[in-house]
Amino acid sequence: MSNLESAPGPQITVLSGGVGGARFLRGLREHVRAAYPDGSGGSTASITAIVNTGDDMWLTGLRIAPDLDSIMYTLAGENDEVRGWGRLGESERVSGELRAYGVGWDWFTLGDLDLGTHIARTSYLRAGLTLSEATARITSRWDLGVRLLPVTDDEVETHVIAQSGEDLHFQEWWTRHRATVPVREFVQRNLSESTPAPEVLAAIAEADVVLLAPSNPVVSIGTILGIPGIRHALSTTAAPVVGVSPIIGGAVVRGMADACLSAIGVATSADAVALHYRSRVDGGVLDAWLIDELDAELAPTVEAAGIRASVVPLWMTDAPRSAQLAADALAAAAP
Ligand code: FO1
Repeated sequence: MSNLESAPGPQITVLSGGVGGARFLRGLREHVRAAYPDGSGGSTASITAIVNTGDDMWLTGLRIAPDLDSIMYTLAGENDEVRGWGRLGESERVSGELRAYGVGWDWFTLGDLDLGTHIARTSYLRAGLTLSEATARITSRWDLGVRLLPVTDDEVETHVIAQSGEDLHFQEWWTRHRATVPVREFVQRNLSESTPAPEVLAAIAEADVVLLAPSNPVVSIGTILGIPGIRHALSTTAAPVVGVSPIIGGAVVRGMADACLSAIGVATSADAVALHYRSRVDGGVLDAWLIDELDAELAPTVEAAGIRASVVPLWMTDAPRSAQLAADALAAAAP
């Protein structure tokens, strides 16, 4: 067997939110390590995640970045797989003290290990580093096998304007009210003044394939697409753009994306989300869209919108299933 150098693997760029995106990225990393091995356990492919920062916030004087942290902890194997967010083996001694002092939100738990991340990030930011630079330093602690880029270094926090007119930070609406407060609109603060973080536009332009992870289409992928310059980069990149439906059988896989979708008048269905993203030939972002076998009858609607439909199992029930989903997404890129 000649030691033929395996052809260098593809440059893959993934637009991602938190929990669903983290699992997808873990599967993608496993797939490329198997499909494009570098001979020492890594891969000749490269994966760059462009991560939503709209969920981010200042709390107890610390900068919290939930989606960056969910992805980092998951790829590091340090995530609480059951709760879906935060650290494995977490404790809450400090948050008990914060509560006693009336500091922070008593409905938003900052675990002791998690606080280590927020303190590290905040200390880098206070030293004058950008969020991208702070993220590079924090993630270098682990060999994640994926480069994490915040979509922007500007603060673009998602707020929920309730039907009542009340203005809530997304995290309060999501964790305190469990998305039950009726929404008039979602607003990302400073969105129109924000710019993509360094390397983000290049990661889209130079990719061999761009993937949209099965993340919340409104507050995660939607926020990323709302950063000025991102949509243009997606419409002009030579890379095919393939999305994975976060909806299976008319229901969200996890989280409360259905509450977000209904707030913007989009049905909670695999085809409605694809049509919401629109085809690239139609000024949107998608070339292809993965839907579950449960939704196979929706494929013609997706195809009629100029988006190639790929019907594959979408449930990421375990690591092999997640790796297979990633393989299916890459396969859908090739027309
Ligand atoms: N989600 C909850 O439902 N309750 C919490 O107390 C909570 C705390 C928390 C702390 C740090 C962090 O990074 C995430 C946290 N989350 C919590 C999850 C968070 O709301 C989600 O990860 C996303 O922001 C929602 O997309």
